[in-house]
Amino acid sequence: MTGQTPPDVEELADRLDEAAAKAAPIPRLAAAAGVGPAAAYAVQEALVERRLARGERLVGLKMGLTSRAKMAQVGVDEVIWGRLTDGMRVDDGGLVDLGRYIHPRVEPEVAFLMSRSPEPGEPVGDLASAVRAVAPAIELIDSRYDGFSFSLPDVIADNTSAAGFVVGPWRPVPDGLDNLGVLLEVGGRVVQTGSTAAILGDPRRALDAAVRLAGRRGVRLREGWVVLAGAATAAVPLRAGDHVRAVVERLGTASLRAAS
Ligand code: 0L1
Ligand code: MG
Repeated sequence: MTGQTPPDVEELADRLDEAAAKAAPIPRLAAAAGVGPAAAYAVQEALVERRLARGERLVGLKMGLTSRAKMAQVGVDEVIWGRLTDGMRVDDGGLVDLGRYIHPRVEPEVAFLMSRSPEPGEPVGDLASAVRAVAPAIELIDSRYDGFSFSLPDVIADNTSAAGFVVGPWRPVPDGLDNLGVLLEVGGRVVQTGSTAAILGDPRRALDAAVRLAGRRGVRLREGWVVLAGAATAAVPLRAGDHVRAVVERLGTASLRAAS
């Protein structure tokens, strides 16, 4: 037996929490600490616990790396999930203070609003009845690691880079969600184009993945929670003064502004 010391989950969570609080990046930590994906989710949980201890509330989950574009952008190849708190929510059209982030990026997404808590192992076909509404969304991601560079366990531990999210107007779920055009505009200029098909072929698959993967760690989606299904395009850097709009065909728009 090699007898490697088990990772100190609380200490790793402290390091990531401090990096986020100070908006100061840190070196990757998973390899040196012997953290694989399972331990990384334990670090993520401990990291988000620190937010909850400061008064934030869990309001949903986000799926990450659900598109080929995103997997290629960050060099990993597995769907991952993270936790959303009310402290990360930005009003639609709201102003974002860039001083809170290290190297923020934005990406267009689709959000689901849960009408009930799905049962563990509930068939995919039944999940539609657990969704009250759908909306266009923007996720603001901000890796706490130097150079926005990480391994899979690193990014899982870092709550999958979750930093902020905007949800546009909710509407009933349309019949087809699987091939809707998506634009990301910055300052009125289209900077990314894609389709909801890029989100695991259909954003509803991301919802299924959320139920299954979070369920493995004992986390059940709750009524009123938001699920961010994942990005339909690669993410782009968010810069001072940017006005960002995500446009999803048939769903509408969500927007934010970065303070100058
Ligand atoms: O939401 C995402 O797909 C991000 C997952 C983490 C990778 C990244 O920071 O780009
Ligand atoms: Mg995302």
